[in-house]
Amino acid sequence: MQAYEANFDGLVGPTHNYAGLSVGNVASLNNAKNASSPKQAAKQGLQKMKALHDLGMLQGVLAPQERPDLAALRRLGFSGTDTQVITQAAKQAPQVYRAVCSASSMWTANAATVSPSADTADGKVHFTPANLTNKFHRSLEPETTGRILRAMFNDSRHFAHHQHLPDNDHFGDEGAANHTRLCSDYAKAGVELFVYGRHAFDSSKPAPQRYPARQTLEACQAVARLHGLSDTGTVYLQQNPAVIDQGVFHNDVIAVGNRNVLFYHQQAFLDTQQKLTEIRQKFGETSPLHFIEVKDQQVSVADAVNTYLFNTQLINLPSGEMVIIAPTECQEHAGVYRYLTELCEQDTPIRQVKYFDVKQSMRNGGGPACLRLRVVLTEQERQAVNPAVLMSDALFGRLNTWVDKHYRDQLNEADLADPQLMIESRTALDELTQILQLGSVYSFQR
Ligand code: SUG
Repeated sequence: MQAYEANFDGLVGPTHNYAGLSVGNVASLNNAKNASSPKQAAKQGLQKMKALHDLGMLQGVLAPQERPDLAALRRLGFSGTDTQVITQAAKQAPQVYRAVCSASSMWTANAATVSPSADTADGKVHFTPANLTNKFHRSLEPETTGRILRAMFNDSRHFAHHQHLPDNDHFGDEGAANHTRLCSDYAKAGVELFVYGRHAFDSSKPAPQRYPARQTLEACQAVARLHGLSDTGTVYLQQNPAVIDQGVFHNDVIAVGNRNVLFYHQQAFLDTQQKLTEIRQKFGETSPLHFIEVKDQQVSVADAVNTYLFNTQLINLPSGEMVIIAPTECQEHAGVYRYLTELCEQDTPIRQVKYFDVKQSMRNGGGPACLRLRVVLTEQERQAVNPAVLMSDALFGRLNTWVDKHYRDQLNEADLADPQLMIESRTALDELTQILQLGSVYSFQR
């Protein structure tokens, strides 16, 4: 049986802006209040999706969320007409208002954790939306994420959907950004790596001091239980608290895995040697396993955070060749560019690097890997996916026209309080749910 790894990229929403909402995420704070371009951001994302589709990859689109989130504002006590709610909130609670305008659902690596059917007890693909409790603006996402995922993977013979974990920091869960999977072949059972930043119920254990650890061990264990994963198919690793304090707010800023390759920075984890031994034992000997460790002298943690060297996608082309999808920031940094060029000449499965301009997203701390949710699918499962969300030449053309019609070229902080932006956004999303055949997934449609 054949299986593919599909990437479902977040389509950037019409309110994409820089509000400095993410403490611990260096780019988000550095670019706070700069002007953004929602149109350019959406088009950069679409270009990456189309390029992967053209390379022969299975590529899908994950719809953005409704912003400003009027339902959240009403829940927080703002009332009256929609325009009154917006105007009052923007005036009386500007920080809250900026948070409910964030287009952060574009980073679909944080949408959910997904386990392929080869790993799960019931042989289904399992999805658990991430609760994203650590940041208020992101905690608004999981309900709608769950609805969108159900509309995309809508066949209970193949797909199992769970509710997000309890909305509490003890179970802080950031989804696939802290999860990766190694396997000899996508169709075979693999080893799922869950990476956490702290222990929720044991304060004697190491934890970062300066910036928050967004994911707990207990959340990882709960997701693994829900998905019916075996002990022999899971490994839990603690992120090195020192790198969280240097701006590594998700593990995918410092490590990425695919098939038989784990690409990571020397400082990424605690107890690295012991954990690598456990991974090697659980992986077995069916194919060679490559640990590509980047040393401090090769690339510092600071350079990794600035260029997003590890927030790259490692993909296997249909030819079997492994390629790195990197942001242009890696190309523009002499040391990182040299590292990547030399890497392709070494004895690892990685043969090529392709660079993509996703700068609009990068300025909020979202690289190529943040923008995608990976879903491994067998041929039968692929056929059960809602076909309207799969990238094609026609869908690419249609979505570009849709962006041109509805998106602004530029957005400043003051523009967020314009009630017209809400109307534009709803009009755009209403049309999008028809293009992607999602049904009524947004509050304003229900
Ligand atoms: O959660 N940035 C996102 C970036 C998420 C990146 N995802 C992964 N690494 N997988 C975050 O910090 C910034 C929004 C703002 O400041 O306007 C933001 O939410």
